[in-house]
Order: sequence, then structure tokens, then C-alpha cells
Amino acid sequence: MAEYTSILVERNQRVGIVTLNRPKELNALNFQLVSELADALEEFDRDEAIGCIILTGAGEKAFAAGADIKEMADKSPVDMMLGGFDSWARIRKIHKPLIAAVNGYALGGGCELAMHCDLIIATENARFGQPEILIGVIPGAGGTQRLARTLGKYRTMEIVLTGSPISAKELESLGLVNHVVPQGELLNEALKLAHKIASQAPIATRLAKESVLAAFETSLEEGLAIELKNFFLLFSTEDMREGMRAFIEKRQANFQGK
Ligand code: CO8
Repeated sequence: MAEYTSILVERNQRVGIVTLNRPKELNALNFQLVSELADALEEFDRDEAIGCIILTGAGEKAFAAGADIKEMADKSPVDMMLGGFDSWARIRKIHKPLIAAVNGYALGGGCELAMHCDLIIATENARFGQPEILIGVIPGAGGTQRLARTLGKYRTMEIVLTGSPISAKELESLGLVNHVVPQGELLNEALKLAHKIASQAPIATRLAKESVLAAFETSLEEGLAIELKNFFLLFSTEDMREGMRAFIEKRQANFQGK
């Protein structure tokens, strides 16, 4: 593993854990942190021993309170353009399932980062929001698009136009948060889910993620074709034979990622 200054990286069996680690700044996302995050996620993505990745924030107050306002305040459009938005594109391309374990504030870029993940678990006190409007800008890492695709136009407009925070509980009822858990249980619950996902057949997991994400990019007809091709493709894997054989023989499948 590379040396990082703004994140912590650890492993728990087949689960990789990345912790945003600027707790004094509420894990504000400066360019260095987002670039390190993309590096760490890609490293786990290449690692066959890892089947699922958890992303969380250091400290009890925040997952991430947004882009680093102090870093951005004097920047020009070109500074911003050259500053490292490629890192976000790299995070979008991670093949393995990402679970956001949201402990506290997930605001602005922090909310957008959680929405880059495939599942979101949050503590009871977690607060999500896109408060960019309060500082004279708008979301820039997908907030308007991902919220609208999940919550629809009207709730998204209110969140983006008022900047008001929204609770994890409400987002759970709206389908943007998978589970709300007590504060002390967050990592345990995220690990339980991650271990379950990491124990499945890796190629099926990768193609399942790819197929679900296709729903956000394509027409229904194209999405159905992508799903069906991926389904057919899995009949070329040893894990498919093993999974079906194990079912018939009434035993646990032993997947090898082949
Ligand atoms: N950037 C930089 N520093 C921050 C940020 C931030 N986003 N959030 C908090 N901090 C710092 C504070 O300045 C403070 O530092 P110091 O002790 O040196 O004064 C420290 O963290 C603790 O914060 P507070 O004292 O403010 O803590 P409170 O408990 O009083 O308040 C809040 C917590 C409500 C979360 C408050 O800190 C807050 O409103 N933060 C800003 C939230 C925000 O506006 N986020 C959106 C930023 S813009 C954005 O994300 C655009 C995304 C574009 C794409 C992504 C590009 C990377």
C-alpha cells in the first residue's frame, strides 16, 4: 500500500476500509485527499483478496463536510478545472462494491462522495445536504444529478435550492440510505454487509454492479441488453458451475473468482 497523508487504509479479511482522515477539518475534501482516495480505491480494486470496500470518515462528527472551502476560496475556474476532478471520474470507475458508512455530516462534496458509493449506511445523527448555494455555488460532483435520479425533481430542488440538511432517517424512507444504525454500531453493521457482499462470486458481483449502474445511463431496452449479456457471460465462469453445483449438492459454494 502506498503512503497516504489524508486517508487511512486497512483490511478486514476480504473487506478494504478507507477512512477520510482530516477530522479537525471535518474531513473536508481537499484535492490531495480526493486524489489519495482514488489511488487507494484503485489499489483495492486491483487486489483479488478484496471483495468489497467501505468508505468512512475519522471522528464522530463527520463523514465529510464538503469540498475544502479554504482551499477553494481564491481559486479561478482554470485552477478548479486543473485541480483534480479526474479523481472523481476514477472513483466512479471502481468495479468493486463501495459502501459509504456515514458518521455525522455528509455535506456538499461529502454527500456527493457518499452517492458515488453503491450502498449507504448512516448513523442516526447523520445529516446529509448540498449547502453549496449558501456559499454562492452549486454542487459540482454530481449532487444535482444523483439526487434527482433517486429522489425525483421536487425534493431535490428543495435540498439544492435551500441548502437545508436532511436526516439519515428521512433519506432512508426516500430510498437514498440503505440502513440507519446507532452510532456505535456503524462500522460493525457496514462490515457485516461488506463481508456478505465480499463472499459472493467476484465476477458476478462485478457484473451485477455494472448492470445496475447501467440503469442510470441507458434506455430500458439498452439496460436490459447489458444485463442479459452479462448474465450470459457468467455461464463461462467456474464460479457459476460451482454455485449451481453447490446448490444441488446442498453445500456452501466455494467461489474462486474465475
Ligand atoms: N471546508 C473547509 N473547512 C471546513 C469545512 C469545509 N467544507 N467544513 C468544516 N470545516 C472546518 C471549519 O472551518 C472548522 O475549522 P477551524 O476550527 O479551523 O475554524 C472545523 O472544520 C470545524 O468546523 P465548525 O467549527 O464549523 O463546526 P460546527 O460543528 O460549528 O459546524 C458544519 C459543522 C455545519 C458542518 C459547518 O462546519 C459547515 O457548515 N461546514 C461547511 C459545509 C459546506 O458548506 N459544505 C459544502 C462545501 S462546497 C462543496 O462541497 C462543493 C462540492 C464541489 C465538488 C467537490 C470538489 C472536491
